[in-house]
Amino acid sequence: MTVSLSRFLVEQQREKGHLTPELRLLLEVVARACKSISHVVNKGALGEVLGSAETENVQGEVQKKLDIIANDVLIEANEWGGHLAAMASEEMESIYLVPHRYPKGEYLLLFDPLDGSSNIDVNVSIGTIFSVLKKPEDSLVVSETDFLQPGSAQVAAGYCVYGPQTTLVLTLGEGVFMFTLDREQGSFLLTREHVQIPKDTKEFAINMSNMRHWEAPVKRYIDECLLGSEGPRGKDFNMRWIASMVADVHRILTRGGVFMYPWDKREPNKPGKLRLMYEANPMSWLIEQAGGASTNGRERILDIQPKTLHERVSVVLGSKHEVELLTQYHLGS
Ligand code: P6P
Repeated sequence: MTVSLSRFLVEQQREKGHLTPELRLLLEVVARACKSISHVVNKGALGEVLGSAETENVQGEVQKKLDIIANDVLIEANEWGGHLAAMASEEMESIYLVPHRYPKGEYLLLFDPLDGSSNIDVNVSIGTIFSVLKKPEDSLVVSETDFLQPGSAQVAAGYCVYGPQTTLVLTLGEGVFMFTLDREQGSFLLTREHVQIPKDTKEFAINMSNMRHWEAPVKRYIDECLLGSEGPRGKDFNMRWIASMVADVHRILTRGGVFMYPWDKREPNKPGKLRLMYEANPMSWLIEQAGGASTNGRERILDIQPKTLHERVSVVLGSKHEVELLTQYHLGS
């Protein structure tokens, strides 16, 4: 018999004890919001939801209509439940306080409502990434500072990938679980549990067009992969780059691999392209919970103390032995 997400969360709450009723409600609500987003995404051109919204987000990136729709779905789904104190999103410059008309809870929810926007109009997998923190005990009025906790403080994290299947991937700190959406029932059903990533791989993911901008350790690592069995690695490698972090990470959780979005000299003042709080931290926790590793090239991403809500970070994550090798190259240099 297949286990639904709801049953999984009830059993986690009953057996593990660390899942409070409020956190269980939060995760149920986020999953329901992801179902709604999946429904809208799947409409594509039929739903008149493709294309640009003619606005920019805090990152200065042009927003797609679906970016804003997904953001609104997550805000409206979560603001009334009494489980949250505030939310933060890639699509909103400042934090979103739960309106006074609703009860407040002890959790902070962060999300990238629709990651991979450049793929929306070309029908390539995209996804929602979310991270849950606890509001600091001594915080009376929630502020951005309350969100600035290292990734190791997360109490739940996950993503929902909208691809050939709609799959929710979740960790509560005791393994990684995958739930596939059964559209006939309208339920997420448990399809993989205690996911583990192979420690070695023959597959790397990086945007090769940026090669001339990389630091030497990254160039050395990729050059060695490209030399394959004739080079120091003694094996041939394959390459994938979907340009949708959710899809690339899902592939790595499913069959292994290493994903890199390193610092490069195109924008030397930025530590990387990806955002720490609602992309790198949730993905890094999932990867570590599945036996992989995740660094910024020099230190564990989950140990980084955030300074600002939308700060960026260089990311190297996936099969443990590959991440360790690339990190050694950085530290050696
Ligand atoms: P590039 C999507 O916009 C994103 O934030 C990640 O999902 C993805 O890995 C990366 O940017 C792709 O960046 O420079 O290859 O388009």
